[in-house]
Amino acid sequence: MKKIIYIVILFLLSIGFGACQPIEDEPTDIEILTDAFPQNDIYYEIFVRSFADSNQDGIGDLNGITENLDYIAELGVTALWLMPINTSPSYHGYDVTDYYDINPDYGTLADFQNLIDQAASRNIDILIDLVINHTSDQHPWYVSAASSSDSPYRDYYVWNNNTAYESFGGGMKDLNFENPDVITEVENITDFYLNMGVHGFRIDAARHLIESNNQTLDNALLIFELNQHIKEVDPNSFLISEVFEYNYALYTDYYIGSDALFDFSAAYNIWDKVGNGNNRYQLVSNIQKSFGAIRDIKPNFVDAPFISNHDIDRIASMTGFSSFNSFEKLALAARISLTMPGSPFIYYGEEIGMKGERYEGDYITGYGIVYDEYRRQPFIWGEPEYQTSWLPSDGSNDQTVAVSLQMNDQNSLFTQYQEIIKVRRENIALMFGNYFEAYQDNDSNIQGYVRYVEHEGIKQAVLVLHNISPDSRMIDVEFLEILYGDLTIPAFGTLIVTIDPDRIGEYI
Ligand SMILES: [Ca+2]
Ligand SMILES: [Ca+2]
Repeated sequence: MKKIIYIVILFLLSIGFGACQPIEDEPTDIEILTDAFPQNDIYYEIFVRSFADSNQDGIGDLNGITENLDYIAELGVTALWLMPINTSPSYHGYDVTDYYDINPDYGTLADFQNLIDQAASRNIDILIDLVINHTSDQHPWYVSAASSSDSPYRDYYVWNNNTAYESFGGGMKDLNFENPDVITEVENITDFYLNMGVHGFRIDAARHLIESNNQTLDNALLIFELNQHIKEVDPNSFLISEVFEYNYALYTDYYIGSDALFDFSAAYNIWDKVGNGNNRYQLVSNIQKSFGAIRDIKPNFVDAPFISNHDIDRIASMTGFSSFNSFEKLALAARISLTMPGSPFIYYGEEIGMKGERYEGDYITGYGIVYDEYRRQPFIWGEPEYQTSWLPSDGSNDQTVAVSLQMNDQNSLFTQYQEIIKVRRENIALMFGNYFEAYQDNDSNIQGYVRYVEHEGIKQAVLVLHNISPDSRMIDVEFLEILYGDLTIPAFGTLIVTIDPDRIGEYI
């Protein structure tokens, strides 16, 4: 009897496997392209202290992120950039005292490993800040170096007489990248985190690593060397450099060694054209011009568009986005950056329209002197469970609707983000590659572009048209299928259609 049951089970299993096999064997176009373009993701930048508190001490932590991966998956992003997580005396963490340990406010290395593993099980990658231009003056290297000119760490820093150089001041001591031992230390740090399963690194303050007469090229080549090492450990890893400069001509050379650079030029153009309404007809041509300069240096570049980050006043607080049509303009700015090539970055809270501005050393009761803190405020959950409370409210987000309410509102900014992210992920022309050509009929009202990708015979082309004017516009264009929006584009709306990939020349 047992044997018969066993045979029947085997038979059923074989039918089951037989039926499943063709599906398992044939990956979808999206899966094939995901493998071919491992550096194309949609990132969510998290300031850990402000995101989600798992143990009710008011401070966001790594377990808080792990326990909210459902939220992150619901938004639809495919990767996280965690701002500094190492031990540090500051609230922001951009001055490290131990590159091999986690800030105790945020958890432990085991918590971090758990976050990496839990995120990986949902196909969410983790990128971390690599803060190597400087260490804290409390880092043991610096404590030793400052104690004696005979210290083995003396040459880890840049000395002028008896003073260690600081690019940024505040006791953040610049490391000496002329010293090969420092480069080895950095490589050991990257190895440590790649072995934990981290996908890549953001190089903080990339333009300051080496201060020299030939600074741009020296830094670009240093990053090239570092990236070569990282790629030997993990060929699919991702290295993005922060060169905080709005003029693309001043940062394109950093593509020599970096996989990606934050697109400060496009961010500026989006704020200026969509927010302020200046020279609207130049939006796409300006972006295309910058891509042309980058292509000369790196044809397979990965752009990193964004509309806000932790060093800038939040977009919802900018004049152009906080008066007329503010909701529509915020949603349009997001749709532009989320339909551009590369790996777009969303700054936590941006998806619910959070506000926040810099103070110049003002005193806040219950906290103290503040500068950038309110650009990095507690995320607004709308429920007490994970709410962080390390920073008292300054009132700037009194009108901001909590995420718990926005998630259940079809007309919320959160839903707008969710929808455009879904369209990007489901369409290979939007998600992969870096093709970007201006639509031929662009004017002061309609600004559009063609996105296209081709890989091993799989191809798709889409036309993205943004209405950056305050009036609705009717579009008359040949297309295959509407992916997003309507042929009558409302004020500050978007239309995305698929077009014949063999006829894109007729649109550009
Ligand atoms: Ca906590
Ligand atoms: Ca430096």
